[in-house]
Amino acid sequence: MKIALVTGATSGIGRATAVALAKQGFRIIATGRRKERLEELQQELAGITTVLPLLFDVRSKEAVQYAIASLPPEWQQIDVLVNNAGNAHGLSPFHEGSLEDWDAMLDINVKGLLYVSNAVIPLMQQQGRGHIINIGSIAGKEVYANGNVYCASKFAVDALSKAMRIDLVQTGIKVSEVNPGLVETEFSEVRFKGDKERAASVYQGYQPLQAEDVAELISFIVTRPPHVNLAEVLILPTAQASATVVNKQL
Ligand code: NDP
Ligand code: 8X3
Repeated sequence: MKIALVTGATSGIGRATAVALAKQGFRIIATGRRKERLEELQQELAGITTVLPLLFDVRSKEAVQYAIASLPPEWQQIDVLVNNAGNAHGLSPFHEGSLEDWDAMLDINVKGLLYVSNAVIPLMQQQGRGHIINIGSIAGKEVYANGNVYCASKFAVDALSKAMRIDLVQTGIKVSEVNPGLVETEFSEVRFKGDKERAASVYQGYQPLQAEDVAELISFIVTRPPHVNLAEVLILPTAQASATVVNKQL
């Protein structure tokens, strides 16, 4: 039975991906900071697969290294890594941005992805195969007003995905990048610091993607034959044409 490690499996795209991959027969290492949610997921999937909850903050390289190094031997043969943990923090003009928000986005979205990849790749190398899916964003393809540092963090994910694909090509490890547009998750609640009304308004007047739509794509990508790699996919709601063009009927 193959093993998938999904970061940010407590919510949104990560959680839906853990469920989708469980249905494909994967054992799941589900990571995040909210223990109860990881345990809930473990219970929900109990009839389908085995879930190993692994609690760590991706910002801490020590915590990441310790968590991966402490995997029981039967969980070390990771076939698929989904680097999903991340968020936007704030939506402000550059000159009004908060240093704490900037640190959070760069430390989680960029450095967290680096730390987890650094810890997991050696385990994949031992097997001579593996598949890494980095969750980028349309924000890593187009900069939009007030998106500044979040966009920069996702442009970095785009660059790193390309770089990883080049450097890992000789190892047999595939690297894919999934770039979603607007997906209705807890993303905007985090971006707007718990303002649920403002968060909900992001998804009004059109049908946004659901986390399950992105999870289904990830599930498709990781089940292609060994010689096929879907290197980069942009997935948008039908009502969205670019980072800023959305057909809203309010
Ligand atoms: P959610 O807020 O629903 O989920 C974010 C996940 O990231 C949670 O599971 C959270 O877990 C985890 N996470 C956040 N910070 C940390 C941290 N410091 N350490 C460990 N885990 C962390 O948002 P989404 O599902 O929408 O976001 C998932 C990914 O998709 C992100 O990379 C986001 O940038 C990207 N994305 C989202 C889009 C959208 O419109 N929603 C569009 C394009 C890309 P916990 O809090 O338990 O630690
Ligand atoms: C999340 C999508 O448009 O809010 O990456 O940046 S967007």
